[in-house]
Amino acid sequence: MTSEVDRPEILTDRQQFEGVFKVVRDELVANGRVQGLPNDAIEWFSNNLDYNVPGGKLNRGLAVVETIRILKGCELTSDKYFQAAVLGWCVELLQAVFLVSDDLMDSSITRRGRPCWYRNAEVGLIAVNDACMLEGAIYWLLKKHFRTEPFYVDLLELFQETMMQTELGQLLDLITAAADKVDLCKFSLERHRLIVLYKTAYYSFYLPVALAMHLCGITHQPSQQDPYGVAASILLPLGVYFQVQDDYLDFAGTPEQIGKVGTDIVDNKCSWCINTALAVASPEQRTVLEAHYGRKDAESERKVKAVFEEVGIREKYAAYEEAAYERIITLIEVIPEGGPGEDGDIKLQRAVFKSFLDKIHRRQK
Ligand code: DMA
Ligand code: MG
Ligand code: MG
Ligand code: MG
Repeated sequence: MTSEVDRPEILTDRQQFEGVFKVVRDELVANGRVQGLPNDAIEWFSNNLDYNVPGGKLNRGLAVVETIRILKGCELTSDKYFQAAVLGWCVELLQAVFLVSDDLMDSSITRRGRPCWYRNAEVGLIAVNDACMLEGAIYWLLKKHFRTEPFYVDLLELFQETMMQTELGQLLDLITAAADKVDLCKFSLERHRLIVLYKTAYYSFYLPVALAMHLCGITHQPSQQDPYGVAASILLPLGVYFQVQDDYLDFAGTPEQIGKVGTDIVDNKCSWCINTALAVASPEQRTVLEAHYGRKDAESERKVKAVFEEVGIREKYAAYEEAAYERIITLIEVIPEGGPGEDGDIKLQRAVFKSFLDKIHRRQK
């Protein structure tokens, strides 16, 4: 029997993409050796990469490759594929930076079906530095693989700006959820929209597509509508929808399904569920929410969940999902259809956004 290594044509997109992780991981670890790091430090960094970077759904990383395929309208040469996949892994590295620190700040228990990185006995607060090292790895890879490209500075700026936007979102998320003082009056769906726009939409949706656009040489011509602005006009609402799903699954998903234990209720988070419940709660239900939301005990969490069920969160979520889907379809239909450029230029196409929307619509994990 022939092994998969001998027959690369049967690899799935995911397996092919994972193959590139091994390459970039080895490059990063080899650089540690060149820098003269002792073995224990090299081993730590290597474990940090292996534990935190692969192993997720890989939606964001694969989206870079997928978007480039759609934009180009053909299979990629092996050099282009490699570049696309390196950028995809840079997005997954960024995701790892945020998840390692997010789990620490949210006091989460599990991630991707295993203990969160910081909860490993020997890690603890070293996780803070590990998150910073994952960020350093992004810029090291960008320099190694894109230093001579005309769009190198665009890539650097995009990562830096996205980092800042996400950090702002995390700040908003955390200061709206003070652990010691529960005050539901601080919450609103408008505040929620701002939090999720910044903490999720930019890095999860706009970033992968904007990277793909840079790799395809798409630029803003002064005489035309800015294609990056057009992309953002669809991808940011899509990202908000995605985070509403994350908030809902934190309440309704099982750990087996979502790979993590929901902590939003005990963490006093300004999530879609609490805001939606507050909007329709009776005075009695509001009193229960005020007494039990954000309290670190299982009984309080159970009482909050019972109110969520009473106000019909599940039906409200189903209605939200269908409305969001219709609204985003309409947004996609009003943007100019690029199609394969007559002049050989690559143009933005509606299929890019449709593909994203179909991947997340009604997701269960
Ligand atoms: C998601 O916040 C945003 C970032 C930047 C990780 P979250 O705490 O809701 O994420 P999760 O539910 O995965 O912990
Ligand atoms: Mg979290
Ligand atoms: Mg969080
Ligand atoms: Mg969440």
